[in-house]
Amino acid sequence: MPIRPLVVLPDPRLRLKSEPVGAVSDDIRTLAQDMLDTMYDAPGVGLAAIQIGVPKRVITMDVSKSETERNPLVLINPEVVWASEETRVYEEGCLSIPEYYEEVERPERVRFRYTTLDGETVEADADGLMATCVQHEIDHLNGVLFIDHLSKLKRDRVTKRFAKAAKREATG
Ligand code: K1U
Ligand code: ZN
Repeated sequence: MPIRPLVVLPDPRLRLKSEPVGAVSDDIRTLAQDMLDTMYDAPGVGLAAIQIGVPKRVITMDVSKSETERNPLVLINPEVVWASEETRVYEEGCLSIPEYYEEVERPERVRFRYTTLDGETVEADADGLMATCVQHEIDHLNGVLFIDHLSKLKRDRVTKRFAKAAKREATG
């Protein structure tokens, strides 16, 4: 299955609100497989479809610690239905903002609802890295990046750095 190129800051597609998926079709199954392959290749623990340029509400995740035992998850039309008041701080990264890591505070536990590749709607609870990751990926579906949770100073600094790098690349 093809590894798809990653969309990187400051690409404006990262700010799009992705469209809900209707019926789970073969196209969606192919998209999900390409996303898993791209995520494992990166490597990453999550990926939203817009990060490979597809504005659909699909995310993939695998937060298992072992590289030999994979636990791939595909979430279609995911939404957080409950979030704890308690928060936790975790140092996040983003495949669309390479080599930049910062601490982000988010709800510690969440319950989320999603459709599976079999077309079933299910709910699940998450804590730890899984809770952080599902919130990070759902943010992507709404055009929100983890740098939006940082101070304006930090956000502006990293945005400028990536804009400069893109300009250098375009002009040679
Ligand atoms: O959505 C993305 O950009 C993927 C991102 C997800 C994420 C990471 C950390 C906290 C919340 C969400 C990544 O996977 S960045 C890479 C990464 O964290 C990682 C890569 C290899 C092994 C372990 C972690
Ligand atoms: Zn990300």
